[in-house]
Amino acid sequence: MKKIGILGSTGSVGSQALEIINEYPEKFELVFISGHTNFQKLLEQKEKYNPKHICISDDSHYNNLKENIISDSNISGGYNGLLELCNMDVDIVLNSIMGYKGLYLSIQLIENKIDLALSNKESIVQAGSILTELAKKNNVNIFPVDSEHSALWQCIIGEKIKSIDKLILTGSGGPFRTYKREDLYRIKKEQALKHPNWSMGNKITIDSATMMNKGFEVIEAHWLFNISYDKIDIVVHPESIIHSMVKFIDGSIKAQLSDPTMRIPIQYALSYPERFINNNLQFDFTKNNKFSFEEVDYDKFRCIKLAYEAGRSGGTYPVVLNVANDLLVDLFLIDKIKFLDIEKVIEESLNNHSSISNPTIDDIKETVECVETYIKNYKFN
Ligand code: MN3
Repeated sequence: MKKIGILGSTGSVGSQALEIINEYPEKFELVFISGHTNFQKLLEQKEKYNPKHICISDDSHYNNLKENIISDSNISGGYNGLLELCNMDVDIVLNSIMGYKGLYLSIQLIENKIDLALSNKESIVQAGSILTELAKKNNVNIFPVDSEHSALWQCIIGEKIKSIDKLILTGSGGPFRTYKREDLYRIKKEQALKHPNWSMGNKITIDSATMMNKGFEVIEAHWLFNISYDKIDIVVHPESIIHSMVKFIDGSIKAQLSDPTMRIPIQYALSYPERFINNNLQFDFTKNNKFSFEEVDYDKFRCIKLAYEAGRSGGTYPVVLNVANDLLVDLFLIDKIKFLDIEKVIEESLNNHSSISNPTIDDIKETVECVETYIKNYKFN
């Protein structure tokens, strides 16, 4: 029996994780869940899944939650409530809390020697060296929940790191795969929000349209698998059936396939080293009988280039990449800037930055504030 906690249970990954945990009552024990503002959904989850503890991290909803709970669950609120959860007796925590708080909680969990299923790629992009070094020191595992990294992980198991020639991340190419560069100047928000294969939140859908998401995933793969950037490639695979591949030094290539669903990566991160039976996902080769591949157009999707550069340069450059992207995507979503302003201003933010090598958490925090100021004062035309 694995004791599990979920930070950010009201989001898409957290909700799916709860369904999985519920399907295998003999394998999992749900210790805690947390949500930020959506107390209604948290209440529903509490009724349905019966965790021992629940936490609403936005303090202002604490009373709303408390009034509605009749049974004997323990309720806590605020960031301190989240920290309490991190001190509980659990085997693994799925952390899908975004931003700083998510990062601090990951650090807390690792220090408490609790394995981490990480679905917050931004934290590993920003603080990859800190998280991976701390995990190594504490003998803690960081299991990927991102579908590409789950695929790479599944291909690598049983192999030696020195046998790896390339990690090959696949990407659908997003909604603008067939567009010309000059067409990207006129992209509207509504077009960018239509992803061909995956239905996800707005932020990550825009990241898929600019392909920055793939750039982040390159940095994520670098840290999770301790592989140099020269050995990480991207190939466009519009069908999103192969979730990524590993090429070995003898020329052999392993791939992991399934219908595009987050079910498998979430479940595997929780069930590892076991696999649990799931009869609902029967892959049909007769319906999926065409796999195609294309090269990435780095001149069209310049965000990928910027991500490789920021990753290779290291230090606090990836922090700038992530924070600038975050803020610019927000501005794009409220129609304040154009689609290509995203990559343009990220590039300028990177050029404007003096990086700190081997950053501490405080260095990262300071960098975040610098980028926030830079974007806030930026004159968009
Ligand atoms: Mn992904």
